[in-house]
Amino acid sequence: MNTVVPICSYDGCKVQIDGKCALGHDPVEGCENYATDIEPIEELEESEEPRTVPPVQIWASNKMLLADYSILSRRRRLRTVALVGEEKVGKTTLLCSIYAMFCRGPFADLTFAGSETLLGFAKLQAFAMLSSGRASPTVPRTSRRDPLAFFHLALARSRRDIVDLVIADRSGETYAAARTSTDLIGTLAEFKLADRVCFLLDGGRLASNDDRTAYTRNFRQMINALHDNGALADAAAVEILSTKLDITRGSDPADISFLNDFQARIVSDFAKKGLAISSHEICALPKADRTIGIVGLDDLVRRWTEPEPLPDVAPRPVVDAPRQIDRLMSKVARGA
Ligand SMILES: Nc1nc2c(ncn2[C@@H]2O[C@H](COP(=O)(O)OP(=O)(O)OP(=O)(O)O)[C@@H](O)[C@H]2O)c(=O)[nH]1
Ligand SMILES: [Mg+2]
Repeated sequence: MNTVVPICSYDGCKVQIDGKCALGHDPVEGCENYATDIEPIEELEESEEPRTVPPVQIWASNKMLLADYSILSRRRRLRTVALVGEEKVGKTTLLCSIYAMFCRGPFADLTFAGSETLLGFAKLQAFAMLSSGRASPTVPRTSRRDPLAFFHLALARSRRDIVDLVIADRSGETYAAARTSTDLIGTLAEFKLADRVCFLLDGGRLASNDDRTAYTRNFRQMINALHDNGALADAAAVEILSTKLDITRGSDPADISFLNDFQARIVSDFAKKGLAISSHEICALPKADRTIGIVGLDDLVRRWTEPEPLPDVAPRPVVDAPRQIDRLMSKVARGA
């Protein structure tokens, strides 16, 4: 409430009411009693009712769960990539390395424009920091008890052209279990959401003679199981990502050629089954040979974020239309 302070200190002057100086000054500012420098004092008034401000929801910024993904997908058009592979193949390391590339600056002609899962990324990265006390960088193991998690990156091609990339990660043990117990496949929500499914192939295990036979058999069996149970039906593209190139590069030439042949066979066999499949080599964390550096991530990010083809809006030919007018129009369109 504003308390009105008298504008003139002369007793009986009504200048405040009728604008006339009691001492006859004109203009009134000429009067020495006319106090122009008096400021109204604002009194703070306590509100009678408590203010009811709605609580502001603070986004935790942790990795997203399925419910968070659904909320985000209603706000933004998402590009979703599912990383699939057995334990320790390098799924979590790959998504962490992609984030790390954008921490350094623009990458693959894209600029980091935000993330809904910054804390989630930071928690993964903490294991790669010197301060973690570890002798070599790594990421935490994804436990089978951990639910499906999503990591988000908003990447800007230009000021108005932003791609919302979401990468799905879950434990390799779950995928290994789904390979043999195919009734589990229907519960893996990522396959219904993913535009692109990436099967990670452990180059390190393939290049070693020890468990190569069992590993390649299991890998093929996993893609077969998912394909036969319809999990890959919604994916526009399927990729085989051969990981840990720093290990495979140093292998025997015969081992390298085994790896290359296996990749080529997988691609040709599944392409025949109708999958849009391709294979690529990557190195997300060159621990065995640092001279190799990060390999394949630039192309990978470009593929995952490439502009979507425009929808086909050409009119469809009308065949045996029930209405006379439609039959007539189709004749006109054909130029008959
Ligand atoms: N040498 C080398 N090691 C790698 C590379 N990528 C990942 N690794 C290592 O492989 C191990 C497993 O990596 P993760 O990313 O945890 O594998 P994951 O597929 O997420 O495994 P789960 O969480 O068990 O499903 C870690 O010790 C990584 O440091 C790579 O490119 N080169
Ligand atoms: Mg993991």
